[in-house]
Amino acid sequence: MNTTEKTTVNIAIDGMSCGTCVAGVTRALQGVPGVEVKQVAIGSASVVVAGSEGAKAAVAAINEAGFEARPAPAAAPAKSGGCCGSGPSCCG
Ligand SMILES: [Cu+2]
Repeated sequence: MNTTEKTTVNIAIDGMSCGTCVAGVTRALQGVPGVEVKQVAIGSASVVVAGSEGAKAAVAAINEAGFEARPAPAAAPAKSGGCCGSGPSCCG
């Protein structure tokens, strides 16, 4: 296993609803060694981490900042298997 491999992880974040929250999450992630912030947008973040340990550290840092974070599945193509996870016919 190569634990230094860089992986992009999407993290779903509850409670991040404004620009101030985004800034707070960005700052929290920037303080984590081995984690490179790619994008933080309202509701989610994309970060480049070193292996699964990095993903755990990123989630922990966001939780410590007062949000609820969890690793989200890598961006699923919207056109296959339904667009919102509620079933194949939820939105056409
Ligand atoms: Cu906010």
